[in-house]
Amino acid sequence: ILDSMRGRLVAESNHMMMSGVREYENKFANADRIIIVACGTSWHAGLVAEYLIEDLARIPVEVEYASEFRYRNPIITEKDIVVAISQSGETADTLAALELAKSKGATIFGICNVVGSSIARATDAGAYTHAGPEIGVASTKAFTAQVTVLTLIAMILGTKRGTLETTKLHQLMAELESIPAKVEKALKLDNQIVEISEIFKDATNFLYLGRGYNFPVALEGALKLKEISYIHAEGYPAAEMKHGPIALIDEQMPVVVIATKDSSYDKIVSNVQEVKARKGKVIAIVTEGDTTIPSMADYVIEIPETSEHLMPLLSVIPLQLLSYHIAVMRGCNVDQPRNLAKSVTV
Ligand code: F1P
Repeated sequence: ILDSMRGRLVAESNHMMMSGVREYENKFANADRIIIVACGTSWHAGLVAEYLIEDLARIPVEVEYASEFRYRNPIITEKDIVVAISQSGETADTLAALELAKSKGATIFGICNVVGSSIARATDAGAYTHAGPEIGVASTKAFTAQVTVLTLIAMILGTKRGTLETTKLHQLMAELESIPAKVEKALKLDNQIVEISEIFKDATNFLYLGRGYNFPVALEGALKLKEISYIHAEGYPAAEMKHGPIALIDEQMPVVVIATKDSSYDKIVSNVQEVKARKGKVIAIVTEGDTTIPSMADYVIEIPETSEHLMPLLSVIPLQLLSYHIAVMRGCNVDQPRNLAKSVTV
């Protein structure tokens, strides 16, 4: 994670992307819509991009599971840009989805980690994340790197389309530069997360809730726990809780709520109250200095403040650490989880 967030990566991805996006920026900026295809963690990075691009550049975005999209008969035109995201660059579903879109005339942009991979070669243009090899099967730093590149793309598109004011652009750029130091700070939460992991290592279910930019992070937190510790976990948009998952909440249910200070903060306060009213155990990820959520939650993890646009880069870290420590405590092999392959090529 650190590698992927240090200046080296931001500089490199910035440089790589400039060549890829700059060449295609008019096409990108005039696209009727952007369709993102990916699987697993990369799909979650795509969901963050949906919020970013719609918010900063006002281009409609659809985020599709490549594994389903490839078997549909989707409506794609030559004015569509399809962005394929893949750490390995070898995921067969993502490759098939982009080939389908290509056959219908769309422009294909790739975001891959592995240079010269099959997906990278099948695209018209792209950006390498250069996050270094993922040692384990489950993606972690690839997510951080993908979201960083997608943030830069959203900023370029917003500038090009005139939807992102210069002042806001400069604020975001300054904030992005402060992210590596904030990531280092978030990683220092390790000891505290070990203690929380000890308490919940034998849980059989977990619920993860988030709103806005933290909704994809809730999905990613749940996926990491499933992948490496084999605990059943569900991620939901917090507002969706009342449409079903609320029935699951009792004193046995750990609920991880990503409740950082952003535009939906008041709503997430209500969601925490709803969980506590049903005696769920709340593990809250909050912004440093917050007092409201900590007064209600059972366990509190404080992360540094940042713009809500960049929050996934920080809020995912305690969730990755939580999954890691729980998996180790349960005796699971975190690098080589059962049934998972690094590149899903079938
Ligand atoms: C997609 C993915 C990973 C997941 C696991 C299986 O891979 O679903 O997100 O952690 O490794 O594959 P990729 O297309 O990003 O390489």
